[in-house]
Amino acid sequence: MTSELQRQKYMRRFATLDVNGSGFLELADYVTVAVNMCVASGVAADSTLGASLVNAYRQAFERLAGNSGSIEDARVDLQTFVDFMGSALAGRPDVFDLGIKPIADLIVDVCDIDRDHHLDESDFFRFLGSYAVSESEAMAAARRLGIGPTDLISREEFVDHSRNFYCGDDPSDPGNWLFGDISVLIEG
Ligand SMILES: [Ca+2]
Repeated sequence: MTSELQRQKYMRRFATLDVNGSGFLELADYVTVAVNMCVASGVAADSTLGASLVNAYRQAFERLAGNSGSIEDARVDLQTFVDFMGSALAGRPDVFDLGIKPIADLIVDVCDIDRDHHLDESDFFRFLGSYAVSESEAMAAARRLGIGPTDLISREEFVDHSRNFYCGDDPSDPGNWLFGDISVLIEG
């Protein structure tokens, strides 16, 4: 059962992933996000780490799009995405740990430029800046997650926030804010 909060979060997630603004999710959106993250962090997209991230995003889209025809031509609309995420991930941290945690770990590997196993503010802004997220929304997210000029989050904290974003149903959980300002969705 998908709650209204979870549905709102998946709608928000759809908007952040549609980086080409087509109104659909396509393979190009997922690959663009991964390449953006690599380029912004100084990681070559064809390096071992960069290719791992791009491949992980590609596989995430392949899971979403299913087996219907060519993956290059596949388009996923908002309702399909929300239904897919709800049935796969709402209340299912075990599914997150199998399917999405590896991507979250790769994101930290790419964005954690100084290799201290923490994300600082600039690391986090590079992460969110790879998606269709405005700077003001990224700032709001950082503050809610406790990330500031001198406040870092650990790899484990980042993964926990990700898990709570995708699976959780607690309106007060800061993980709800991982992909930007969600106050209107929660409180409006
Ligand atoms: Ca798109």
